[in-house]
Amino acid sequence: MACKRGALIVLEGVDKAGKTTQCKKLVQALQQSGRPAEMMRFPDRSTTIGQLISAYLENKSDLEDHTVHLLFSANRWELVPLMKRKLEQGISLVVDRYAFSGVAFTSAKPGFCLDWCKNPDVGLPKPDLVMFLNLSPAEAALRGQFGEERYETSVFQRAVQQKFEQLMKDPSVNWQVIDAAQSVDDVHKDITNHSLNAVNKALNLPLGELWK
Ligand code: NYM
Repeated sequence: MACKRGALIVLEGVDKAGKTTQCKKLVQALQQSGRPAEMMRFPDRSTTIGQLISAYLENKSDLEDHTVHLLFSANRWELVPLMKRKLEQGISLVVDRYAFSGVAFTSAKPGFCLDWCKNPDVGLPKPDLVMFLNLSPAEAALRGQFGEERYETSVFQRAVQQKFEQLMKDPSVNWQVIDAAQSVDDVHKDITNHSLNAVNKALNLPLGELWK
């Protein structure tokens, strides 16, 4: 009998929402409950494409807006064979940002519509669960200054938040909104509950295709 597959779990949200901390804590919690789990993040800056993206984000290079959008998408596609292998081996993947960040960040730029931005990511492995760590711009500002990377301004982040809100209206994706203003432990409890549910359900379901 084929081994039961792992779940694809994505954390999304604007900067400072606590995604990376929560991804790490979730992987530990899943492992401690006896469920194999690993973390991934996008962009994955370790690949050749990822290095182009990283230089762009660090303002060390300039790339045309459509071009960098397609590079972010290519960076996901290049990891799809690895993701599928892990999921088939029964390993759940906890992913720090995915196609939703891709669409929200590019479509927040002038002249981009949601549909154009979604197209290159159509057909990616579909997450079993996408948790949106929701934090108001005012709360985010209390967590300190933004860093030096491209996109890290409160005006742009507000535009990104609105794009995420549009994406969350899509009922074909299993969105859960998490109140990221709670304590780290309370956020972790919410996230773990939703994730255990998703892991149990995914065991008996085929992996879907995003936005198809
Ligand atoms: N970003 C991330 C995009 O613009 N498009 C994408 O497809 C993805 C995955 O890159 N500001 C943006 C969001 C973030 C930045 O930051 C990556 P970090 O700190 O590595 O998550």
